[in-house]
Amino acid sequence: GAPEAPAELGGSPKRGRWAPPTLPTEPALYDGPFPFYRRPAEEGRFSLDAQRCYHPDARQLRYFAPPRAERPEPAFDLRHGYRDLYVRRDEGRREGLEHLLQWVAGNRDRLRAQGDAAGRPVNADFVTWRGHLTKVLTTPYESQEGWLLAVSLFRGTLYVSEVETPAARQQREQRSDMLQELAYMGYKFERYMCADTPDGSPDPTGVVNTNEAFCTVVRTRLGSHSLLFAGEVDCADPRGAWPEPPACYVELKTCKELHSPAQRRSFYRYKLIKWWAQSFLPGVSRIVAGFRAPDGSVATLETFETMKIFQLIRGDRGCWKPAVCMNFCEAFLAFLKKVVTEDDPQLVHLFAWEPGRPVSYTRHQGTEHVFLPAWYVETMSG
Ligand code: 0WD
Ligand code: CA
Repeated sequence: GAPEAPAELGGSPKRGRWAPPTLPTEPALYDGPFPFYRRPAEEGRFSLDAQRCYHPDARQLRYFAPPRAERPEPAFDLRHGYRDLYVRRDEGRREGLEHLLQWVAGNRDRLRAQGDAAGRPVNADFVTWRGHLTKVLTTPYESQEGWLLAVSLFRGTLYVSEVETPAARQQREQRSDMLQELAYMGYKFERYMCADTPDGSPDPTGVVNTNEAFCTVVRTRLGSHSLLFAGEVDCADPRGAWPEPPACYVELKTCKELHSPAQRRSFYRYKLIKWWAQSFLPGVSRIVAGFRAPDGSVATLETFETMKIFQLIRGDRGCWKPAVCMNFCEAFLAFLKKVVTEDDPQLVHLFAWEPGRPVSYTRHQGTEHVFLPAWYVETMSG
């Protein structure tokens, strides 16, 4: 069992003036046994094509096709094509939960609680993107970037959708050419490592189009909270040790080459926590990293088994702990259930967090923060 959410939620009532409760984020408060986390089960899949159009199938799924040796020969050139073979998704278009809700609406007959026609239309406590949960998991250890999460309760299910912070927006709009090329290199790495068919070989000469995505929808449980979330995955390895989804999926990452034990330790502390949280949540079993040289070439690959990452950090005192991440997430979800109790898709509670502070929230009725689309509310009310 997990430790109780701290009984002393901050913001206690003072002299009759009620202050909304807050949730503390210090790691020490969540240091306890690992909570119950059910093995994630794949509930469905969907794809977004080169035009960012939704399809309820796996047409964009690609297949893991690594080079035979740990050192690709010749080295991958991740810069190739940045100027002329790059079609970028319009990141100014905020999509919110749109594609995930399309999948939910398309599968509503299956998602209703079994034998419960009068019950909630989606048999889950929470519906969200995996990426939002990753941010929650890493919160106790994050010191750079805050977040904003909008939450609505609709027919018994809490929907969680990220709102871009002003700082994140500014960063996105002023991203240097160097950072944009770095982002491209991450996608280019996928082209060198994946094939379009299970027995094919990679063709890294083509266009990189970041509209394309393959997403898995998984169901799981954290403590007393049932979760349904979708995450974008890079490829599947049907020949690996775990051939069934979601364990067959492989997450691909790039990272600056590590030259010293100190650099490796810092990579474990600050980067591996994000990689672990992202892949652990949906049950992705492997992360394959390509280490970049200064000239943008990748000559070294390294595989991290998601379930073994905790062994790499265990010996480092003061490093992050998986149990703290999961216990904090459990407490955060309990906090959402406690605060958001009015079932109304037009009512939005905005949960805000900045490093060094507790999680707080504000309440918004029928304002610009409403994120459940009218078509979805109508479809799921019928
Ligand atoms: O509009 C938005 N603000 C967001 C859109 C925020 C977060 C996600 N998304 C979209 C993504 O485009 C994608 O369709 O949701 C889907 C992915 O959701 P997720 O799996 O929950 O997100 P996350 O775990 O943060 O990212 C998984 C991958 C990334 O891989 P890396 O290796 O970089 O972690 O999804 C891609 C990216 O390849 N991705 C994005 N691609 C373009 N624009 C974005 C984005 N904003 N976020 C993630
Ligand atoms: Ca990736």
